[in-house]
Amino acid sequence: MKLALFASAIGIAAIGWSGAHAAEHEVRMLNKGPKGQAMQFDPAFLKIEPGDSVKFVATDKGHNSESILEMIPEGAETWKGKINEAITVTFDVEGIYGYKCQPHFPLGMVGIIQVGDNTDNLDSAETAKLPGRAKTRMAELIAQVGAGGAGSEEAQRD
Ligand SMILES: [Cu+2]
Repeated sequence: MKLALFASAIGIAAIGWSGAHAAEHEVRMLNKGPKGQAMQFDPAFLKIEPGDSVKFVATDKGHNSESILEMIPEGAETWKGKINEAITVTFDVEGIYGYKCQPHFPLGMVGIIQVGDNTDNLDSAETAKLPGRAKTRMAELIAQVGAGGAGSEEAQRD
């Protein structure tokens, strides 16, 4: 019995070491964020590794998640979730991904996913034209993007 437990622990560790096990992250779609902000993705900024996926969870009603065309890396696929429905997106191309909730875009319901350490498309993402409060919130999120050096990444890891 003891031996069996040991063996299964080794098995789990081996999956981790092989790197074959991509992580699935969760972003909740909320009417009110953890700090009381109206209409919020939580977490609104997320750093993941290439091959990881993100599940956008329809915790509250009336939201969706969709990529912002001007704010994804070259060669990356767009996505568009349906209102009230969860959507899982796998991110294979490194870079910065801006996304929005369509109905609450002008209210600032936006988010950023940083995949890996390639920030080549950050400049073009920064110049994207965004409506209303999305502009302010996106600027705050862009400020959290790590350049892949100078230890900027650690602060965003949980
Ligand atoms: Cu929304």
